[in-house]
Amino acid sequence: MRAPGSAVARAAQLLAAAPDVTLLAHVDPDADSLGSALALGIALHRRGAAVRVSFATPERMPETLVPLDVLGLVVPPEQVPAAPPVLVACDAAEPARLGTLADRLAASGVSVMLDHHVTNPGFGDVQVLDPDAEATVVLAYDVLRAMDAPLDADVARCLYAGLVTDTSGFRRAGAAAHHMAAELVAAGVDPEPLVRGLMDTHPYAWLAELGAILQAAVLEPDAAGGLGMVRTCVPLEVTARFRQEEVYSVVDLLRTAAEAEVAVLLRQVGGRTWSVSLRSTGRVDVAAAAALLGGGGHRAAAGFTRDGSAEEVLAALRGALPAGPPEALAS
Ligand SMILES: [Mn+2]
Repeated sequence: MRAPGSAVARAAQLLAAAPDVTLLAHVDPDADSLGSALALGIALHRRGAAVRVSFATPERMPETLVPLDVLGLVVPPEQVPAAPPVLVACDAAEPARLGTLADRLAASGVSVMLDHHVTNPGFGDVQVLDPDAEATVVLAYDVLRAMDAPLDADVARCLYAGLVTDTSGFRRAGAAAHHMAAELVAAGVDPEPLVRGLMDTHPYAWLAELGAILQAAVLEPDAAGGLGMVRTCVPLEVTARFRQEEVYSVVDLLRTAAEAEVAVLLRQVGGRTWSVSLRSTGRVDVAAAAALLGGGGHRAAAGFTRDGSAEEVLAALRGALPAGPPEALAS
């Protein structure tokens, strides 16, 4: 089911009339989150609104996403007003995903939430929430169309960036999302250089490090109810040396292991803190496992953060994954 048209219409009406709009991406922003915020931000700025886009952490914008911010709308969190008149949260599955900027939700005059995470409990004054949307940019696109905002190449690139990354290169995109992509290309997106920069470009030094990380991968055939799990760790010194674009890409290689339904990447983000990315082919609901461990996400892609040794975190994860074969899970 698509987000109720009334929510899209209310969001469009509110944003079209707003003289000052603050748009927030989630912490560790990805192309869907920042792409949604920037697409709306660019369109609103061109209509004459005062616009800023921000996220709580990290300090700098992911390098691959910098080219999307053609108007320089991204500001550090300190420059986000304490009580923004209109606040838009993009792709945040819960208020906590806004990090230290989550307090702006309650302080804002009115808040709009755009999201597609199935674990989203619903928050904000206007809730454009649709778990069936392939990406939050699909919802941003709906809002822009409801506003009658012109789809220029800059806006289209932001939307395309979120769509191509959240659907793993359109593999999980339905007919409507493919039609949307066609409109974005017609509006001026050149997919090859955009996607190469977003998904396929790493520093040379990464190749050797990646080799070592993959060599350390372990297959656990009995895990996930016998469907198998493959996992590896990225230690803190590697997380610190490379961009998140490199580190996050590891899980997409892990999940190519045919013998494993579930792929697990443990990124060490502090002495005893691990940020864990989970992927499945869809037979195992990794969002359910992540939710048991304080995280969330989608059926086939989810994550959580947990303290402990890598072995302790893995033990907790094994316990959260289904113990039986998928037939038994249906009940
Ligand atoms: Mn998303």
